[in-house]
Amino acid sequence: MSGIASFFRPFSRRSLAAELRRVDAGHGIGQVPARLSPDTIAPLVCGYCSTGCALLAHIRNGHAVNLSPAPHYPVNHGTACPKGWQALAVLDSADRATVPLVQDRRGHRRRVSWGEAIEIFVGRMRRIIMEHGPDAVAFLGSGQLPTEELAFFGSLAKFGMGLRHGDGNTRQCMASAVVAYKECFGFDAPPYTYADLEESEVIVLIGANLAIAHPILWRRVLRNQHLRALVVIDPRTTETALAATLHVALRPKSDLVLFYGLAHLLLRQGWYDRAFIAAHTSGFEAFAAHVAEYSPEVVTAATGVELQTLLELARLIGTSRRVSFWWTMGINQSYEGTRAAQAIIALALLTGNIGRPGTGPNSITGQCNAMGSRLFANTTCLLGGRDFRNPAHRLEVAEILGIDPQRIPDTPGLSYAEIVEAIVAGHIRALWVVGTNPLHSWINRSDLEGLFDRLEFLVVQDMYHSTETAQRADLLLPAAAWGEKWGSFINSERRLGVIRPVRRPPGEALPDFSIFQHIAEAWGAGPMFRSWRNPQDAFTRLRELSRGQPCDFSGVRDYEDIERAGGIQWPWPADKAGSEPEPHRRLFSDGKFFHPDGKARFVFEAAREMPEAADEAYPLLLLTGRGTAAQWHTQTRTSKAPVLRRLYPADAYVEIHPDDAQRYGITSGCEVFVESRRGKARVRASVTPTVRPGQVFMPMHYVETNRLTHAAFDPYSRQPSYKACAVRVRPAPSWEEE
Ligand SMILES: Nc1nc2c(c(=O)[nH]1)N[C@H]1C(S)=C(S)[C@@H](COP(=O)(O)OP(=O)(O)OC[C@H]3O[C@@H](n4cnc5c(=O)[nH]c(N)nc54)[C@H](O)[C@@H]3O)O[C@H]1N2
Ligand SMILES: Nc1nc2c(c(=O)[nH]1)N[C@H]1C(S)=C(S)[C@@H](COP(=O)(O)OP(=O)(O)OC[C@H]3O[C@@H](n4cnc5c(=O)[nH]c(N)nc54)[C@H](O)[C@@H]3O)O[C@H]1N2
Ligand code: SF4
Ligand SMILES: [Mo]
Repeated sequence: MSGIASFFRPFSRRSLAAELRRVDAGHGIGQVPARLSPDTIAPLVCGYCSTGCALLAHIRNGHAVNLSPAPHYPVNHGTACPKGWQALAVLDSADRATVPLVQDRRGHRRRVSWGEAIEIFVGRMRRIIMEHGPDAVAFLGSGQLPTEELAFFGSLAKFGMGLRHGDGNTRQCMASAVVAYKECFGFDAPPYTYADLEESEVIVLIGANLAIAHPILWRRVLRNQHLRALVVIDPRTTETALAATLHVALRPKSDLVLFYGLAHLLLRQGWYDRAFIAAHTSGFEAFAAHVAEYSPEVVTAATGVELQTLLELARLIGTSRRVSFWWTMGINQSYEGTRAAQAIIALALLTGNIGRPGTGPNSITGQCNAMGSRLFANTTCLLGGRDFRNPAHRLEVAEILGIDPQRIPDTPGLSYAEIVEAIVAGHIRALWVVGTNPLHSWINRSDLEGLFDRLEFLVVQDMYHSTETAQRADLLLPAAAWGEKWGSFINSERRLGVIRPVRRPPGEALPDFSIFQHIAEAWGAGPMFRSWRNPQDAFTRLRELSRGQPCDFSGVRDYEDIERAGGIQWPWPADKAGSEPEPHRRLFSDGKFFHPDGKARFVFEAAREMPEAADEAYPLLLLTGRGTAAQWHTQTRTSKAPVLRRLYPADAYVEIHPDDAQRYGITSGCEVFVESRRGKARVRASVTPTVRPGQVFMPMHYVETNRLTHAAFDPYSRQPSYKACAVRVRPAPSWEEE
């Protein structure tokens, strides 16, 4: 047993079970949440990004007073970024939702009891369903809730309440990677382990700004002692690109052409792994014929990448033994994100860079539990990574949960964008939003504002009453946050980790899990969830649901197993129960994939035009993304921590190249209007050569950004194409309104 055990020791199996009971006892309506053991150190994984660092909460008198990074955890090795370290500060904020609130048509908010709140929820939802059918109600969830809560939410909504349409913010984030993996591997299975970052000879980061978005993974890159080349493919000279040995500043959204061009060169030079391709893949001949058209001339013209750079990149990939490809939102958030991700997978298959240390086509996830959401939210896939359309899968789930198979819908239902369209069309009249803030984060969100007002019933379940979306809610349900409840997350490398209550939820706020329990009871679906008494019980259901699936973790007996091992990566089937997992495990070392023929597939398609290119009227391309390591998404949390607020600019800003700034009469710090065909935003200019001429960049953390974005989607994943649309920029006169 490694040193990890030392910080888990305070919780023996008995004390953990006792504590579970105590805290659960406190999760009933009207009951005071129980206190933690008086003075101790309690481990829990971080509730922000998908890296999944372990933190230690320092408890005084049953109340966490500080956090420090866990010293021996195999993910973060004693380090943490500012968000994680400051995660307690955001729990104390004055705008925490502490009581259920009802809002009338004139915008007056009134406090109600939990009993009334649940009655209103059930009464109004039922009335809408009776008048318009169950398809008139939809739900939206989040990759920031623990898997137990997500599975409960999705099961209650679909099996208990009979809804069909529900999605999550993971659609904004991971959908393209999910579809790419499913089609290529037969399952949504990111194959890597973080140690691969340390074992690669060549690392290729694609549309991924690790230094900002995954700072602790970035540290893992810096620990690599074998690295010959660090390639960053990003139109901007990001913090990450500055450290690259080769920065490929391609034209936005020309990735697909670049990858096909690389495949073309690899084939032409003979730099590919014939034996691996023959034994473990299908579709190679057709792929080779497809990329024949992507000659270096075609590729350099389309991508703006110089011939020398293209040849150098092909040589690095083709002649190195351990090449790993890592991608994030620069790829997924695109109108052709699925195919671009599959082109990355194709490069790895072509060169046999998979299943060995330091290799892999590796999608890095975003939120702390995006991976749990992908498998268990019961939205795009049926619980446990199954398919709603498959009758055998429906039977399996019905049997495990002890429910009537007829209650399981036979389609996944509408995606996020289609839910929005159905609200426009008046088909969806009620929406239940849990742990996401669409009125800030949805693409071209200004469209949503009027729409949400037209909903007959908007329920928002959030830890704050002040979010853009919560402010519109007819019914606001106050939720306990990370640090105030139990559950488990799955990080980017498939590692299960545990969160635990180290603080009391404020006022009458309840864990989402308890809110779902109360709704289930009041709805009359209580018996269906009797065995989901608390998150640990729900975890037992999840284990069963995972059994026999590629994501099998039926060998994980309980939370304590996870904590003792320093997190457990799936798969961890039942025959492993009780044994100690290696700290790092990757998939496909046996060359067997999850398709019935055991082979991985080449999937490809011709590259397409950008939906809204720059033109005369709107001559600049707007890129969006993460701004600093201290900011999280729509800032509902990170703006509440005084330390974090000092680490990022308070006002919204746009980064613009010095040549463009000069052309438009703009100086650094001056106020400008950024305008698109959808809207206009007054922000500060930041003049910097990190963006190319003809491109500008705005962080997503400010509400202004998604007033401008263009609602285009990948046709396969339905993921929004957040990262490129046409805008213009001009100085903002003080008298002109926004
Ligand atoms: N500090 C912080 N960390 C976070 C988050 C946060 O809000 N704040 N959010 C988390 C979440 S949910 C996610 S999904 C991840 C996102 O993590 P990342 O994807 O790394 O972050 P982004 O800044 O959205 O996008 C990455 C890069 O894509 C580039 N890009 C834009 N267009 C293109 C293109 O066409 N091609 C290529 N190759 N690159 C392009 C952008 O210039 C940007 O630098 O971060 C997670 N970590
Ligand atoms: N232009 C542009 N837009 C983007 C992106 C981009 O790159 N560019 N990135 C997209 C991506 S990748 C993502 S993931 C989305 C994120 O978009 P959102 O999901 O809208 O962003 P968050 O601010 O994380 O919202 C989470 C909400 O949940 C609440 N919350 C936190 N913890 C809990 C909890 O335990 N229970 C409950 N009930 N509520 C809780 C928070 O207060 C907050 O209101 O944004 C997308 N939008
Ligand atoms: S890198 Fe991610 S998981 Fe680690 S402390 Fe920061 S936000 Fe939390
Ligand atoms: Mo994300």
